[in-house]
Amino acid sequence: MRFRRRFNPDTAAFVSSAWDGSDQPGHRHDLPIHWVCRAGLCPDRSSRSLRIRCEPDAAGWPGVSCHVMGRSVIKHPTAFQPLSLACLGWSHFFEDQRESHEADFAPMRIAAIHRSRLTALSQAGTVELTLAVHANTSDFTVGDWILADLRTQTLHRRLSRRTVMERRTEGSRTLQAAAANVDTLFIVTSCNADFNSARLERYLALANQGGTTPVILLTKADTAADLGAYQRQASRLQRGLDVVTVNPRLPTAADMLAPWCGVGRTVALVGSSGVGKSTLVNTLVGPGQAVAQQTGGIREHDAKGRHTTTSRSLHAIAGGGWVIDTPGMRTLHVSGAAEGIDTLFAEIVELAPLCRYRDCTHAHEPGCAVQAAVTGGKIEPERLIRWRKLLDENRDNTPTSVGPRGRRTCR
Ligand SMILES: Nc1nc2c(ncn2[C@@H]2O[C@H](COP(=O)(O)OP(=O)(O)OP(=O)(O)O)[C@@H](O)[C@H]2O)c(=O)[nH]1
Ligand SMILES: [Mg+2]
Ligand SMILES: [Zn+2]
Repeated sequence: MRFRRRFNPDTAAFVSSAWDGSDQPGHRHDLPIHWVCRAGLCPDRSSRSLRIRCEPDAAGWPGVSCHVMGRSVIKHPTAFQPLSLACLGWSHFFEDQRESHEADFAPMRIAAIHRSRLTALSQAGTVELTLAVHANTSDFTVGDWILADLRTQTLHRRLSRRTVMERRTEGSRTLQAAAANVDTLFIVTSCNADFNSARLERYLALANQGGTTPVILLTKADTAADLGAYQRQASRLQRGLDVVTVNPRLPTAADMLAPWCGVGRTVALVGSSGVGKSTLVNTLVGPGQAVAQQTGGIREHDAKGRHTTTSRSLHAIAGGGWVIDTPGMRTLHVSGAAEGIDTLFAEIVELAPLCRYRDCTHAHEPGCAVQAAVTGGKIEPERLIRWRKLLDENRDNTPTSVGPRGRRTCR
């Protein structure tokens, strides 16, 4: 009897199974569960053994179904492929960080964070890493690349992030990383009372600052009286911004978002509670997943969600690539995001050099190009107010350090 491991890209799961090489339809093996579903996808993990049945699927590949006590609990789809690091999102950026003495450590990507444990995806399947007593899980976020010892299942170190979506939470002095190494940040908002330009601009500033490409996803268009108004408002938030209207409950949503997804790419979903992030994750992952993300309704009178999702997690997209689900954010303060704010308000920032005075505050000075643009209807007065507010908040929240000649500088 040989042990064979196969990777299922749809569920990001490895299935280890005893195999006698026959792969004949109807062939059965009784195995300890430990060897069968390493990813823990089978809901009944307490069961002592599973029965594996080889069943060719429509394409003629032998498949694996996990049966507990004769009941089929999951049918692992059979498009098995070895999981390459590139498929997981690995690139030169991370490879270049590996020192020569670290060759024995395996690169892994964090899929979920628990109290003192990390769930990571590696070429060898899903790995549970227990953190050292002094280690702090807040040093990690979903999407992070780490190096770990596969044999002892212990962490070696986290690699520097290529991109990161970081925010300051209420009352906290430190930044919290919501997702790392994300290519595209889908900022999700519903076409109802949730839509708020000022909050969307905060997400955009943080996405720009963290190096991810933001895209606005408008959900619940089916409940909106004037969808066009939401679309126009959203696309005015930042120059060149893509705005996509999707219904997260329909499979067509996956096709609409395909331009940003694909093998090796990572997208993350952020936005208020109840806008349909987890519903969209379930659609992107497709029916192959064993445990769907839980979703919840919203309060009718103010469209507020119930904070159904409580932790971040990484999921394999059926068509390739990865999606990070995040809990709905209650507060979103900007900090250390000066460049991100400049990108967001480029049309205002670009006018500043045309003002008569170099230190123009664009409030009341004569010869102010920004005020002229407001008067001429090119810039909305509310947008100028929001820009100022965001700049002030960023300045207040950003730690200052004393630079050369005692000058205080902002990060
Ligand atoms: N009418 C309508 N309902 C939708 C749409 N998208 C999602 N929903 C519903 O909105 C509710 C909330 O969806 P979730 O996916 O749980 O929202 P979430 O953003 O994950 O919320 P949290 O986990 O609380 O942050 C669910 O009942 C969905 O079925 C849509 O386009 N139209
Ligand atoms: Mg959710
Ligand atoms: Zn000015």
